[in-house]
Amino acid sequence: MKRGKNNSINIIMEEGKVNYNNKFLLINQSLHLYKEMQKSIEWAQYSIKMFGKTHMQPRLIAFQGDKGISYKYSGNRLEASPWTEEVQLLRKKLEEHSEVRFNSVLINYYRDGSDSMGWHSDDEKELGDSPVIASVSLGVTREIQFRKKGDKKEKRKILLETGSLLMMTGETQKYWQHQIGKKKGLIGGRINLTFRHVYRSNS
Ligand SMILES: O=C(O)CCC(=O)C(=O)O
Repeated sequence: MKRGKNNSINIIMEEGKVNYNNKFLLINQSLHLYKEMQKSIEWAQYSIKMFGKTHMQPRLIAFQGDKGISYKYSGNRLEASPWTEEVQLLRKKLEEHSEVRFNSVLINYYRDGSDSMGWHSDDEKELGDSPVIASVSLGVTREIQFRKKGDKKEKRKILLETGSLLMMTGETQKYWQHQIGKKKGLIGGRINLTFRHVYRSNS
């Protein structure tokens, strides 16, 4: 595949727009951020109700953002915690790079290969009609898989390396789902930050 501007590649997908840049951060920057975030972020584990049963979600989560932002996620309403220093710096770099403004970030910490995230789309009403989701990965490489909502045989997969940036734009969330599957035997953690713009109910 041919890499374009900023080492990025466009993933060819009908009715979706996904761009992958494996060199958004330098290796030493991503290592530093991973270590700092592991310590400075207040991680929590939330439950999820599936088929009438309550389970703990297989990963740790944090939600940071501008004052007053909240986000309904997997049945829980998350109130944004204030931006921590490293996350705020990363937001600034991302906004300069993408020329998009983000007012919040969902942060997932996969402690090892048995942590995962199931099939979903980031299509909550409060993200608007065609949300821009900017996903920065730190730590061990994990695979993100995409499948088309109307035709689940239509799939894509991308290895998300440390320091990479995956931009999902256009109608990606409307027509595609994504997941981070479990990876048996994988040791080593990964932190993923998905920056978003959450619309307030009065904006
Ligand atoms: O960990 C990832 O790369 C994906 C995160 C994700 O799907 C989300 O935050 O909605």
